[in-house]
Amino acid sequence: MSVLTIRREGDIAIATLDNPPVNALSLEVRQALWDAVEELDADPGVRAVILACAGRTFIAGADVKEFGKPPEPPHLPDLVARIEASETPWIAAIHGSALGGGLEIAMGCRFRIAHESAKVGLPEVNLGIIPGASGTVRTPRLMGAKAAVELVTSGRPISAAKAEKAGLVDAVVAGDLEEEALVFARSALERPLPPRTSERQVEPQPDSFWQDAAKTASKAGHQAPVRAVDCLRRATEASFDEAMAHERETFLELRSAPEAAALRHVFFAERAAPRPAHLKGVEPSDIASAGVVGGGTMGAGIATALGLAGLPVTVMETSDEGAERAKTRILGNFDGALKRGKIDAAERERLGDALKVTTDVSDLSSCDLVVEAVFEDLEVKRDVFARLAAACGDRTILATNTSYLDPREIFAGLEGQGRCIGLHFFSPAHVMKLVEIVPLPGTTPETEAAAFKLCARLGKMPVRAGICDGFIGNRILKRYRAEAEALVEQGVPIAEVDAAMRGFGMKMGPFEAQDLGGLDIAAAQRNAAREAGEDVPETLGDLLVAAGRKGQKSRGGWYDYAEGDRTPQPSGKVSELLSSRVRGTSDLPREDIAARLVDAMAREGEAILSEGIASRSADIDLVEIHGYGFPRRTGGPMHHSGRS
Ligand code: 3H9
Repeated sequence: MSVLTIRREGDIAIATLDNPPVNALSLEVRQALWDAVEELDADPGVRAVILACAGRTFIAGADVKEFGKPPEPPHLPDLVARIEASETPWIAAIHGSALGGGLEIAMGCRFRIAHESAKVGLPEVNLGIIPGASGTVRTPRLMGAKAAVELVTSGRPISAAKAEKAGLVDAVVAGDLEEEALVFARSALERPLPPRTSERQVEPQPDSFWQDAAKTASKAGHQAPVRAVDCLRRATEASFDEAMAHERETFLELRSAPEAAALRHVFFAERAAPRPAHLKGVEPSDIASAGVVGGGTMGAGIATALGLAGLPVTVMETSDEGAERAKTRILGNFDGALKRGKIDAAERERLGDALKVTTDVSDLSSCDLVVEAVFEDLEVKRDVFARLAAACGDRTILATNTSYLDPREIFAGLEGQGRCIGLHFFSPAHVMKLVEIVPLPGTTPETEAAAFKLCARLGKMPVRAGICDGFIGNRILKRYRAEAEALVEQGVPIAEVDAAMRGFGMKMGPFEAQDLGGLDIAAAQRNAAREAGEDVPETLGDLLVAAGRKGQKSRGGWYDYAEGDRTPQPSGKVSELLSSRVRGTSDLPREDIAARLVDAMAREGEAILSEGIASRSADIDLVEIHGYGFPRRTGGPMHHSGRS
């Protein structure tokens, strides 16, 4: 079956593209569109062409799967130009999303109409590239330089209404898009045609505008947004053809750069992780209400995430005071969401009214899901689940948020293991995207599928993890910290290690991050393991904690902190405490320090993969990117070190 079908409604042709799942502009689609333009242009019986799409969306862009291969004609910029040059006006009828090359095709059309639920955007920078088929050249001509800079450099799609206001689309319609497009076409044909997009004038901007735009774009931490600003400037200062040539050259250069390959890797990894193959066709258990046990920072964060996703939430604490504190925390989180524009005042009020806190386990009895987020103590957790199992129906999914304990031990002996699962959120849980989903041997596919579905509802990135100490993320973190300590023992200054990782793209180095989170938690875990008879060598961190240095909260950890100041200062006291373990001095270059640390993470990742704890190396990359601030532009430790 052809990817493009054409039918007539009197003197108007409707060309419908059908290339599931998202009508991406594969070679076949480009060729079919090219042939259609030629055919319809030559047909005197056709006065206008409506370009529509079948399925869930208009064209979502170039086919990203083709990006690893040499480009083949007809090239997209030529196709957009051919549509624009057509004697017969084309009208793009947009539903779903018109993204990247899809929007570029629409901008080549003489008119664009969009369904009110549609979105349009140029997300290319998210893939490490810039729009390569006139996106940087035609957008300023339609919406002005300022709005074009925002659209192209942010990569964020905008609503149909906003696009209409900005001049990017000509009309927004409700109801049946094709019928509305026919009405629009007939009325458009009664008036003189507007100029083609490439014929429109664009107002130049002062130097300062472009300098500010480049400065803002550079904050993204990778080169595509900055290069996009350069192309947009060219589009407003040079001729259309010169600007097109510059855009094409920049696009091709970026497309073959390692950064784009890494971001493409992340793009496909993010689409594969939420849909594991072994759960295909499994009907997830329903989750329409949720409970959280424990209203500390983690439990409150989880409750916030559940509430923001529209689920009625009940939070259980051990005392009335604890329950009130939990409520205050969660309401504070909702206030934060209101301040950041994530919810409006009415929704904030509704969330506040809907939130329930309790000290009575029977209030959780009708929940479809209960997440436990109490202290990391096996007996405490086992007791919570024993009480939950007695109070809740046997269909309630019971989830533990443990980060280090073995879920098999937590749930051992409990009736109905099929509904038990690990859901490892990352703090703050209403902000961090990662959730490790940890099934037990007896977890049913329906429970596991429900966990994935829940993550989709919460806007989280789910990654399936097997059971081991620290699952995927914290196991790699442990290895990373151990390697950082090994560098210090070798004589690399603590501040150099941190600077190296910041230079690599992490927000903080390993030691600064520990000072922020506190050194005592990991030290307590190591002590507990020692008490349980495990052979855990004394770390440098243990020496600091033994000396009362727990991090920022004790005004000293790996660094010193002045009163009321979070700036890390190298510490003479730390040098003294660690002197017996540090051998000599090292001036290892920062790139080598970073390479060694990333390699250690990737080697641990390899072990995790070989043990089946992670299903795919790309999942490990997602864990690091979404849970630990690993720079996205590198593709994650596995991709970066050539292990994916
Ligand atoms: C571009 O256009 C460059 C041009 O400027 C210049 C060229 C010269 N290609 O996200 P979903 C697949 S760059 C190939 O789960 P949703 C995806 O992998 C492009 N495949 O669906 C998945 O496959 P599978 C700029 C693509 O409904 C399936 O479609 N465009 C592409 O949640 C469903 O995806 C973008 O960056 C693609 N372009 O969301 C748009 N897009 O089923 C990226 C998706 O085998 N796409 N797939 O796992 C999106 O943002 C979302 O897919 C969309 C639908 C919002 C459209």
